[in-house]
Amino acid sequence: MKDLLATLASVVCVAGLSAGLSLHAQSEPKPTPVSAEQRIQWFRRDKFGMFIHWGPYSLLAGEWKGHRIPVGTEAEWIMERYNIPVAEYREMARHLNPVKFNADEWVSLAKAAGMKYLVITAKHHDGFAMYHSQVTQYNIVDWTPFKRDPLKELSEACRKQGLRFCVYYSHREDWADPDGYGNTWDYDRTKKNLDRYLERKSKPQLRELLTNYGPLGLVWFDRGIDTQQQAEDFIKIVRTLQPRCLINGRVANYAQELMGDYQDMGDNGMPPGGLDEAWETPQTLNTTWGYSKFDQEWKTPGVVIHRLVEIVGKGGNYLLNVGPLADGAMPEPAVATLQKVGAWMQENGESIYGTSVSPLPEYPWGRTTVKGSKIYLHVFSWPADAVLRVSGLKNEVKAAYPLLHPSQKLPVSRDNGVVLVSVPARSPDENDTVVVMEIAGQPIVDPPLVVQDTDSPFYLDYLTAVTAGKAVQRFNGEADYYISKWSGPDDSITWHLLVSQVGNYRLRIRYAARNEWRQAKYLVTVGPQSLTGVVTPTGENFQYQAFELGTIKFSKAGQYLVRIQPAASYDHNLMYFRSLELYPVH
Ligand code: JFZ
Repeated sequence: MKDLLATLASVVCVAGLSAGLSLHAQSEPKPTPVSAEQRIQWFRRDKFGMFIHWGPYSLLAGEWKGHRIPVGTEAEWIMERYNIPVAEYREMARHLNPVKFNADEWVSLAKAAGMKYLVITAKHHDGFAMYHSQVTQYNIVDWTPFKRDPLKELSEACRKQGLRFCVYYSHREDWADPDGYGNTWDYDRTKKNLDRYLERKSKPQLRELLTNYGPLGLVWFDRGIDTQQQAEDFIKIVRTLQPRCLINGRVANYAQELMGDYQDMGDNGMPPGGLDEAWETPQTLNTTWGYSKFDQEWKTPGVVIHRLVEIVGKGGNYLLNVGPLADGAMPEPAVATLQKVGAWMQENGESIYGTSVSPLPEYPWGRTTVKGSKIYLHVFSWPADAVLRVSGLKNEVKAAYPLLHPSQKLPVSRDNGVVLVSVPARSPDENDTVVVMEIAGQPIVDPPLVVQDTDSPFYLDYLTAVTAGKAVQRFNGEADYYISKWSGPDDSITWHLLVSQVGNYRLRIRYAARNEWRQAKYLVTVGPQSLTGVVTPTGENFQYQAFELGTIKFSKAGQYLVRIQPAASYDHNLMYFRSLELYPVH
């Protein structure tokens, strides 16, 4: 009887609850749907963010019972590296008490450096929550004498100072949870059930972060997850609770096509060429993410500025890391470097924020960034003859001047197609002096010309390709570059070849293709000749295979156009294209 009443009571209250919820949901304004383009706009404009790795590992500072983490490796991996028993690590974590922590100071440092967003580790692989989690006591408020929520304070400081507050969450790896991925020194891997950990800890904590800390700019997941369904579940939680919140590519398995809003390079990664789609590279200021008292391999302000310009010129975002000390202080060398970078950004930020991928090549003197009809020449090494040579640009140059002194017009001329900008004898800023070139219209640039070494094949890939239509250069978490999103004849890849060795050439294409793309046809044209290929499935995730396509003849030396395009309109991607090789036949 008692149980019946109890169940009746619970049914009534659940009914009440859901009615309440649906009433509340009805009263709750439905989050306005937001397009992917709108969602990523700030990210593509703002370019520069601060990454913060902070947790109990900061207390160990790279040392455990006399064992020192070698410089060059990640100090935040110390528990895994020395298989520290979880009981001992948990005991150590009780001593975390960052009395010097001041959220406003941290955010001011990021802001002064020119950073527009901040990503803090809410929970790293060690499983400790650096915020007040209701899901487990293993968090900084309930587990330590600190009794404050640093994420709450940072989210408020970011809102006050106009930075986007973002969180890092290790959604698969958790060395404190028996079912979490990674700890096989305390827990028997064969008894692990990842889904049990995802339901018990990972997903509930993600919901907390998306509910209790105001609007998040992005959630930075890490090290992928096992199945597509699991990745979709995490994406759904974010899209439901905060439709405007971005999701990085590491939410899903690295070896599959992008599932988040943008792709992340491997750590400290740099693509060989520009990419049209949004991407980001997480980079260290020394050689570790978490604080190590042994690692003094600090990058100079010059190196940081050069990397920022190179990344932005290639269409990416720079997420630069600091690893605070356990007491909440920021490492002095990091503060000094960020302040100097900030001084440069204060004056030259126009040549970074809101720019897009530069179609111009790298130059001996430096790099370029582009914003509409303005090309910013970032001079890293000053030309001895005080002339900047800009090759490949077809547009008329209307004016050139130092960014900091727009009234000082610089003489501009052209010598068989190369733009010559005369500059003062000495460089005003050894790190990076920015010269602005105003041109007529949007940049029109000579396509890359692929030349061949004697008797060697032409290797044609994303780097020298000119894409058209929906075809786009991409990379997956394992930094292999491919071309995708092409499904009809208007989507194509083109190369400009300079043939010096006439004769017959065998064509070999390398791609990966899913089963449902089989039998799709594509055209390969080489000058006046063309071949037709038929797509053969190569397996599930990016298993690239090479296929012989046939032979063509270059009857005379000179420039030739090579193009690949779908032979018809398909309701699916044609293939993940890796490369086309043309081998001279002897
Ligand atoms: C991961 C973490 O393991 C590390 O502790 C830190 O948080 C870093 C930002 O991310 O490390 C990785 C993740 C991915 C690659 C390399 C290191 N990768 O794709 O090459």
